[in-house]
Amino acid sequence: MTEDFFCDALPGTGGRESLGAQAVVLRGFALPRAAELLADIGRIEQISPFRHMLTPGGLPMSVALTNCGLLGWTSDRHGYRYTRIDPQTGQPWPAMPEAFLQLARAAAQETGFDAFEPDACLVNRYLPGSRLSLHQDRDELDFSAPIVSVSLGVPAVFLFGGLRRSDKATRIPLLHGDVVVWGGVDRLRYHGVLPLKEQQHPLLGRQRVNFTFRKAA
Ligand code: MD6
Ligand code: FE
Repeated sequence: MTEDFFCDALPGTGGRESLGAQAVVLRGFALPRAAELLADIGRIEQISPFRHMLTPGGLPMSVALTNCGLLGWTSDRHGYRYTRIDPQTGQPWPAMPEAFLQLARAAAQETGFDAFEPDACLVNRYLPGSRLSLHQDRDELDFSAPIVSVSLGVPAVFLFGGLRRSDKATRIPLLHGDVVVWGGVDRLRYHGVLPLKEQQHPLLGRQRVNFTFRKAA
């Protein structure tokens, strides 16, 4: 079932770029299943719509987000945390689609993280101007599991820094179908996304969608 994810018959797929000892970009890794993933996102947002969560400082995030899986990441005036219930609907987050799980496992395996079992998938939607400031992903209990990040839609510039906020960040363009996996010694590196430019993608229009799989509990 996972063979499709290793398909490198399409132009622009199959490349691998190292961002660190245990951080890598798999170019086009999600392309063979992009249409399926987008259909799944359509179902997810009908259950738990994209929304602009408040930061602990009280400002709405410019990125709209939702989740799927047993646990969902939320932010509000009280801080960041993972919950089983979507605070907006009062219902559990939508289940993680099988195609999501297969992609996450295959990408992790491909980069040396065996037996990755994500229990949370955070889905971010960017429109022109949306950005994500430099941050560390540290709300998960288990830092031994990697994070797998999938980009769809218009390209964005990903900032990848070091273990301190002040460390210089490199800029990596992430295109439709690219997957980033990082873990181990790179798990707590600062990262962010520059403001999205006005562009058009044939499947997603002006949007970029990014989803990140985590082992939160
Ligand atoms: C994004 N990604 O690419 C935001 N975090 O839209 C993240 O914040 C992220 O891509 C951890 C690992 C990979 C990521
Ligand atoms: Fe992050």
